[in-house]
Amino acid sequence: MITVHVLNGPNLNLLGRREPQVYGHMTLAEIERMVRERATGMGVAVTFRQSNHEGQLVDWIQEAGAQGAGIVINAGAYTHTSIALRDAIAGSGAPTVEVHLSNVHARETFRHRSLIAPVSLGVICGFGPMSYLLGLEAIHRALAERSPQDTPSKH
Ligand code: CA2
Repeated sequence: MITVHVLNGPNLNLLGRREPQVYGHMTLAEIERMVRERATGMGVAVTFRQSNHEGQLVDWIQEAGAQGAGIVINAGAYTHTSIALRDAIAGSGAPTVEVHLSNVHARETFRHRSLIAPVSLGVICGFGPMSYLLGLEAIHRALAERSPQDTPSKH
């Protein structure tokens, strides 16, 4: 079965409670529910986690790689600063899609650079919670292409 680890970085536990004008009204628990519902429909197993700690995220990226899982990651502010996360993604070999709620390119210039984008399959940003669903769809297709035996046959 295709497995996807959805990893969330610093401060995303505050979603829905502060800065709704930037990040919307949905809490991370609500986003998790929405992702799980969609994943169930796709026949994808999901591990959904959040941490404020860089090293914890590194451990989870390595775990996903060791399990042969894909990753959808909203690394929060670590996106723009973390060589450790970039090295973990590259070293884990886990196919990874970077997602963001906000359109980081329409915000401050320090958010325009991502250290993890070059080691990710692609980046989805600016669609609010839907960015996670688009990320799930993208990683599902990428993983299904790699191991077609995991995809239900059309005939
Ligand atoms: O748009 C995104 O998803 C971000 O990854 C969110 C990060 C930000 O540093 C990135 O540049 C873009 C910030 C997450 C913090 O979330 C909060 C939610 C509510 C209140 C305060 C912060």
